[in-house]
Amino acid sequence: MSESKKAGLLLLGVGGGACRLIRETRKAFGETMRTLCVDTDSATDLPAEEGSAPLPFLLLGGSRLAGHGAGGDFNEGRQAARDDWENILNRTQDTRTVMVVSCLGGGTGSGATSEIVKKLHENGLTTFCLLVKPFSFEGSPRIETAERAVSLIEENADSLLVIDQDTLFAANDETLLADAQAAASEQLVAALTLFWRMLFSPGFIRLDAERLHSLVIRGGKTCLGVASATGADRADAVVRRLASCKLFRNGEKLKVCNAVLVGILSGEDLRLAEIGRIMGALDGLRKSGCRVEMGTVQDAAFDGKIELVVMGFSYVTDVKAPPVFDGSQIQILPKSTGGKARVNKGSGLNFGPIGKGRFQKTEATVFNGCDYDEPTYMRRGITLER
Ligand SMILES: Nc1nc2c(ncn2[C@@H]2O[C@H](COP(=O)(O)OP(=O)(O)OP(=O)(O)O)[C@@H](O)[C@H]2O)c(=O)[nH]1
Ligand SMILES: [Mg+2]
Repeated sequence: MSESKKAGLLLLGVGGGACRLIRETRKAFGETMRTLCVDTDSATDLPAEEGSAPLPFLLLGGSRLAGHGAGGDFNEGRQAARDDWENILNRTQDTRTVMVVSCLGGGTGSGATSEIVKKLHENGLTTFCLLVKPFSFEGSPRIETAERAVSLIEENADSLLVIDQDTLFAANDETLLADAQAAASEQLVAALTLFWRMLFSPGFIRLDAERLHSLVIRGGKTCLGVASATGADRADAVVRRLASCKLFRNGEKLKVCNAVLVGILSGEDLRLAEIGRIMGALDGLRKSGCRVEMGTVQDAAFDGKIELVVMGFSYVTDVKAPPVFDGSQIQILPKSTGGKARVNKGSGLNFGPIGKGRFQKTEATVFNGCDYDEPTYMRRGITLER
C-alpha cells in the first residue's frame, strides 16, 4: 500500500472562508488531494471551473437553514453539524487523519467545527485542526465567538494550529492589499498541503505515513513557519527568513516545541549539501532533544527555489509520575465535562498558555507540581491502543 493511501488523509473545510481556502489549496496541489467542503450556505457550492472536477460539497442543516448560512449564529452552526453528522461520517471512509480547516468568527466555521471535531474524535479519527482567527478590526463579537470555538475545539483536537489573521497579514504599511493577500494565502496553502506533498511527492528523504501519524496524534499546540528563497545562497537565506517569520514570533514559538516537522520543498536542482545546511541551521532554532521529523519534496513547481515549511508541536512526551496524595489536599475541583470518555487515544494537548478548553477561566488543580486537571492516563503516560 502506498504511503499516501496508508495515511488516509482528508482535508475538510468548514464554513464559507475555509471552503474558499480549500478551493485555492486544491488549485495549488491538484485534484488528487481528497477534500470535502461543508457549509450551511448553498452558495458555497460553486460550479466546477472549466477542465476541473467539482469540489466535493455537503450542505449542513439544510432542513433548518434552507441553505442560507448560519448568519453568524454559533448555535445554528453547531446544530446544523449535528443534523448532518451521519452524512459527514459517511464521507470519511478510509480516513485515518482529518485536517480540519476553519475560519472562525462566523456561525458555521465556529459552531459546526467544534461539533464536527468532537464527533470525529469520538469516532476514533485523528484530527489536525487549522483555525484562522478573525482580524481584530472585525470587532469583539466575532473575536469572542472565535475564542469560544477555539476552547471547545482544543478539547478534542489532536493537533491544533491557531493562526491570527492579524499576524498572517502583518506587513509594512506600504504593502498593497493584493500582495498581502497573496502572501497570506501562500502560507496557509503551504500548511494545508504539507502532509500531502511529503507523502505524494517525496524527494531524496521520505517521511512515512506512520511517523507522520504518530506526530499528529500527540501534536498538541502547533506553530507554523514558512519561507522561501532563490539564488546561490538560498539554503542559508531560507532559514534566515524562517527564523524571522512573524507566525513563529521571530523563532520564539519554535524554541519551546518538543517536536518539529521539517519539509524542504524544491525542484530537481536541490543538492545534498543544501539539505545539510538547512538542517544544521535549524538545530540552532529548536530546543535540543526535541523530536525531528523531516522529508524533502521534489516537485517541478519549486524549480529554482527552496520552500521551507516547519511545524512545531508542543508534543507531550515524558509525563511525570504523580506524587502520592490524599484527596483532601486538592482545593479546586473542576466540574465534570459531561462529555463522552476518550477511550481510543490520547490527546496531545498540554493545555498551555492559550487555555484549557472550557476550564480556561478556572485555576489549575495543581499539587506537588502535578496538574490533576489532566486525565490520569495522560499524567501517567499510558498509551491506549487504537
Ligand atoms: N482573509 C479572508 N478571511 C475570510 C474570508 N472569508 C471569511 N474570512 C474570515 O472568516 C471569518 C468567518 O467568516 P465566514 O467563513 O464567511 O463565516 P461562516 O463560517 O461561513 O459562518 P456563517 O456565514 O455565519 O454561517 C471572518 O470573520 C473572516 O475573518 C476571505 O475571503 N479572506
Ligand atoms: Mg457563511
